[in-house]
Amino acid sequence: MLETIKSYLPDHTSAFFYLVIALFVIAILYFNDMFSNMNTYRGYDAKKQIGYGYEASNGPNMWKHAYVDAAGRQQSPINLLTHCTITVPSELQSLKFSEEFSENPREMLAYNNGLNVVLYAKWCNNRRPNITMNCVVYNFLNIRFRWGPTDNEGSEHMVDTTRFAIEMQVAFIKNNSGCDILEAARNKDLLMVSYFFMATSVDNPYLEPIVKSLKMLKCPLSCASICPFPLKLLTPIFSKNYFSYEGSLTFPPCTEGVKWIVQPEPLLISSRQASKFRKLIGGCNCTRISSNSRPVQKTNEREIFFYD
Ligand SMILES: *[C@@H]1O[C@H](CO)[C@@H](O)[C@H](O)[C@H]1NC(C)=O
Ligand SMILES: *[C@@H]1O[C@H](CO)[C@@H](O)[C@H](O)[C@H]1NC(C)=O
Ligand SMILES: CC(=O)N[C@H]1CO[C@H](CO)[C@@H](O)[C@@H]1O
Repeated sequence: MLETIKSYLPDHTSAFFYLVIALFVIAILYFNDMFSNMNTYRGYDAKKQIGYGYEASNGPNMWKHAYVDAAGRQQSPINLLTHCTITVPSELQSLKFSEEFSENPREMLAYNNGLNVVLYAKWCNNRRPNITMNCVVYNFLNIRFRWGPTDNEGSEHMVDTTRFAIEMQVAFIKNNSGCDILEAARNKDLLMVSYFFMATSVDNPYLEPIVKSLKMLKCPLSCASICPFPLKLLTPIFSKNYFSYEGSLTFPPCTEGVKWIVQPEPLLISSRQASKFRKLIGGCNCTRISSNSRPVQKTNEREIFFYD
């Protein structure tokens, strides 16, 4: 066979042969490099994901050195100052929570990702709660809890310079955006709906299933199933009296283009319940997660709306 081919080739066959081999090797090296670049890109992201934290050495003040977006002009969270907002009649932005908010999920799962607690849920027949905002549908993704060292410094957003014990951030993504919050943020398909919990002396019974599960979530990367309950018990449904603005992820890579809706009317949590969140262990040194909230960022030239 080879002989037959050779017979068709001119005299400098072997040179030609080596040239083909060389091109082949170059091509392999080139594509290999391209793939490994892609992997490094992913790995880089993933490593940074694990690499950031809330300590002095890897905390919010350091993020801008590793993530360009963190130095942007449309960052979250912000201090929502009532006297600086544009008040708009709520009819001008339709906000509709779907009926799945009232339905019991099939399963609910809480996860300690080493930095905060994330709550996941699954409904029957692949149904998911959704929010329709001005005819755009956003599907429920997950819920993150943010807290701080004391009951007065947990929330990321502030309302008129007040911080609350805990901020609960519910992530919604446009249907076509998969189920990755970073990807959704990159595609500008992410809607975050935030609720505050103000510390009191009385337990909030709706939070109890989550607070109970925290005992099993002490160690980083542990998860616990939660007895399912309708989401609206945790995330009350509303269509007016809320802030709305354009911001970013509040954690690296701090991607901008995230729509934020912040419900300023705080829900209640007891100090006892709030303290259980601070007992969780995480971070790269396996210490207590005493804070996982980013300080407020400059509002800059952004317009903050209040839908009345
Ligand atoms: C949103 O929820 C409504 C009501 O449950 C449902 O009819 C609709 O199909 C959902 N939309 C999407 C895009 O999932
Ligand atoms: C983890 O511990 C090491 C050694 O004590 C320290 O140098 C490092 O800064 C700590 N990292 C964080 C994020 O606190
Ligand atoms: C309205 C719409 O596009 N719904 C789709 C959302 O995504 C799920 C899963 O990918 C599809 O099954 C729905 O048809």
